[in-house]
Amino acid sequence: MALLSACKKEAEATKPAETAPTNTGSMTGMPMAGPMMHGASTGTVAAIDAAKGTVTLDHHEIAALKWPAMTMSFSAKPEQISGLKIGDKVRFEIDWDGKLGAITMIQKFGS
Ligand SMILES: [Cu+2]
Repeated sequence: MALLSACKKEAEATKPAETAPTNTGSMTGMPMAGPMMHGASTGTVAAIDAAKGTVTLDHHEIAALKWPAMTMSFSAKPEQISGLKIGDKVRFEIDWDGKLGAITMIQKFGS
């Protein structure tokens, strides 16, 4: 009687070398405060702080930013606020980065 010893040959599962792409794109690693938005509206000068370089505007709705009317301060350059006084009616444009609004244009209107 011959005993057959089964010779087990287990095929070793060969793992395919998975080379996952590590390059996830060129836009990563660039911290950004947020998309810069631009808005325009009209309002009334409520306060001016030349030392801090801010102007506070009681402004109307800013549709581009989905803002209701409110009173808030914006950063402004000296030459932008030098000709203003409290109570002036102004039209203005701002850049908004999500935290801070900066006046890019401001001018009195009416008279
Ligand atoms: Cu506002």
